[in-house]
Amino acid sequence: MAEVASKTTALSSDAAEQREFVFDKFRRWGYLAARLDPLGFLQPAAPSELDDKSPWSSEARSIYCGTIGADFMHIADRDRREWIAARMEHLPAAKPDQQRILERLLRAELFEQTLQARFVGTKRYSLEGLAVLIPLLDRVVEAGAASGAEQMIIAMSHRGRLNAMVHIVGRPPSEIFADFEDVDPRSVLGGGDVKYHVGATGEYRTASGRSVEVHLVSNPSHLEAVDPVAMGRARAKQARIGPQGRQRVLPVTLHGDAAFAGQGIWAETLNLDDLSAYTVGGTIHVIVNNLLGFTTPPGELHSSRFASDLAKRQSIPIFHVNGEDPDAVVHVGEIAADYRAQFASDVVIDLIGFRRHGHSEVDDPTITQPLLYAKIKDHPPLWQIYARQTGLDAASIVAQVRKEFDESFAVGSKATEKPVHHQLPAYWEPYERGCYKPEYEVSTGVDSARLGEIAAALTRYPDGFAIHPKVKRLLEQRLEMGRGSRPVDYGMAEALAFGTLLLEGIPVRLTGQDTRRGTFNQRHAALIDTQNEAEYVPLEHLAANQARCEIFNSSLSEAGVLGFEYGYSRDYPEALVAWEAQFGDFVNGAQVIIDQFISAAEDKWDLPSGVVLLLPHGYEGQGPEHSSARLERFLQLAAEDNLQICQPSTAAQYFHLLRRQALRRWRKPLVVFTPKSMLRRPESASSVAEFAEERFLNVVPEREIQDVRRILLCTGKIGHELRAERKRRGDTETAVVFLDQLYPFPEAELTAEFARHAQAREIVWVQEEPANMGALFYVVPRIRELAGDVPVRSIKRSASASPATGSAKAHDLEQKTLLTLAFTTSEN
Ligand SMILES: Cc1ncc(C[n+]2csc(CCOP(=O)(O)OP(=O)(O)O)c2C)c(N)n1
Repeated sequence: MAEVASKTTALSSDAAEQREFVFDKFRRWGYLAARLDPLGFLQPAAPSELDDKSPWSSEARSIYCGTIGADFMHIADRDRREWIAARMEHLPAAKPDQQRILERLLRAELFEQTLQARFVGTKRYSLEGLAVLIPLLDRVVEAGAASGAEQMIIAMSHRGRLNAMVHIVGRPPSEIFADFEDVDPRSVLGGGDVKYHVGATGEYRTASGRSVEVHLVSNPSHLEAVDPVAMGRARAKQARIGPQGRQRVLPVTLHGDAAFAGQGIWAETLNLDDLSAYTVGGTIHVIVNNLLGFTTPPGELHSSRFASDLAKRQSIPIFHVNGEDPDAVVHVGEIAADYRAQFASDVVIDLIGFRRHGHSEVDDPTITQPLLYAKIKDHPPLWQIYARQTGLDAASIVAQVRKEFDESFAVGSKATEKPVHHQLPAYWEPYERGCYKPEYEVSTGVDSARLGEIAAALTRYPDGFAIHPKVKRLLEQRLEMGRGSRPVDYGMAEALAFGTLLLEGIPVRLTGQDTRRGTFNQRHAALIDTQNEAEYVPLEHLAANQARCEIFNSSLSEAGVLGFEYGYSRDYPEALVAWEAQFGDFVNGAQVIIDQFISAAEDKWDLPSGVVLLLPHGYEGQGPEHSSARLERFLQLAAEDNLQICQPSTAAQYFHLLRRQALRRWRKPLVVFTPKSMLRRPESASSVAEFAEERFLNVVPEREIQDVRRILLCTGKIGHELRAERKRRGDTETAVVFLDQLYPFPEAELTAEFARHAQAREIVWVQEEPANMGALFYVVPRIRELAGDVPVRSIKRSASASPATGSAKAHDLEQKTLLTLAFTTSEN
């Protein structure tokens, strides 16, 4: 900090040292003694370190214990600490534009009051008590734009959302009033969303005349779930731009204090901030801190002094600021935006105020916080306090703004159609959403000569690269696979799918835990030099004009990382964007992203995505937690062609499926149940000729057996086991048919396959999963519809509370019984 002091005044070295000593204590502990709560319930602490009577202390105290509490001395990098100290210790060069601040405060409050007056008893999650958020964001956009931001991504929950839609996103207030009228219910029967969740896009004009495109991300009720989605969207938007992307796209997330402290998905997301696979060059986080969560006070919400303390694990600054000092709030907004621009770092602003009404406007807060709300009742709106403090005339603006809102209300109340607040970016134009149509099909085959060339590139590495002997052997085998002298396995099929797509100009992004090597040692996307651990990724070196390939290990997160990739897919429809679970079981850690976004976003918000989930699945005796990716849950979510749920039975099928996802113009999330033990089994390997075939088969027909008496229908690994059992028994009348696509249900293909075996006397659905899991509940009624008079029954494990046994031997016994039963006809 010596530099700061020497810049401030020319002091003798003793005096400078003494000043530094005192200032250092205040830089470190001052925020604890700052006056941060406008209503005075959060009392300043008085750390004994600050009992300093030296002449420097009053100067330091006024800076660090006023209405801004700068919490930054945990930052490891000295340059950053010095930068913050310098900004705190020097007044801004220009006075804040108080007229602009007043007008924004006033607009924010009057908007809420208009809603209150016009729609009594309707929830709106008012911003009153923290209306200063609007001038704060105004300053953040202004400073961000001055550093090059052209787009802003905002994630926020319910509190003040309608206000931000009008005052930051720039939607006309008449649209929000029309939302309250809830016109045209027939247009959203069974779909749509409530008004304080929908997203919005617009344009913000800064004071200096710059234009910033603003995207408010659609948000479910599940607090903080939107955060990783917004980060993924920001990263995709930045990637589209290239090296300038981080300056040009500014991410901002707004949080409630209770949610910031309590929600795990937020902790997962914050951890992504400085990882190269996920960074967005810094995000500005604002805690819209009303010191309450619904009815719960801070002491029952977090074990830390501040709701923001989670952020202290990272080397990022936290600025607590008293929401009733608008000049200080705006100053902090500017510091935050500049800090992000300077250091590509996250920044947290803990904006402390209060909540004027109940949690929503239909709650009575005097029941749970009588003293607080007695005080709030007598507390004037901030614009009145600020007008008095600054001597500015508010009366004329009040009249003008009221008139504007009244006029907008008149327009909004006459609306006959439901307003749409967002517009999809132009890069979505070539793509289709809605229900599947056969015309979307394309050929996904690649001829063997081309595959051979790609295989050669995939197995090359630089001269002098010290390759691990096991990997060397693998690459030699892969080269043989590409040449057609060895069947192609799943690992190679995937590499070929990625390689062909990259050469066709389609970017590929795949992340997950240990994904670069592959949990089952199957991928080896990055080769590691045994001498120096240098990495070489063959998929990045296919050709000079290939598309970008990103295959990354993720942090140990499911919800955060899947949310991120879903968000990425939302702004990169041209790319194949995939997330891989380590074992499929872990996907339930991301359930909120699946339920609230992947499955429902198109129905709720008309927002498409082509994200891919790779979920290792299959019963191999590895216990209750390494067997099932919960196929049944995805099937239960399936409706209105919202998902594709597939389990490719061979390497070539996997290849065609991945390519189909990227090459069809239909964008729809794809859930792939991927193999574990089958990764290297010869039964699931494919010849190169199968890669040249036209396309992915939703139903893999029986090709070996002609005179079929029984059809065993199944999906995944069990089908290969059934075929092996058939061979062992010398059975010549049982067909084994694979359902490689479960949803949308391939009715036409299955009907055709049943018709080919018209003499079959029974159809049996066989699954490894217990009776209450797997595809049984979904498939059997559908097969019955198609089977005509042919009886349909099922073979499965007994219903069970946990997916699988913990004993490998018990598993073997169960599996054997399953196979035996499958070959026991109902006639025996
Ligand atoms: C994951 C989740 N759990 C519970 C809720 C129900 N809920 C809605 S708002 C709220 C309190 C939020 O408090 P805070 O984060 O401080 O935001 P505020 O409403 O005070 O702005 C709760 C518990 C929810 N929406 N999401």
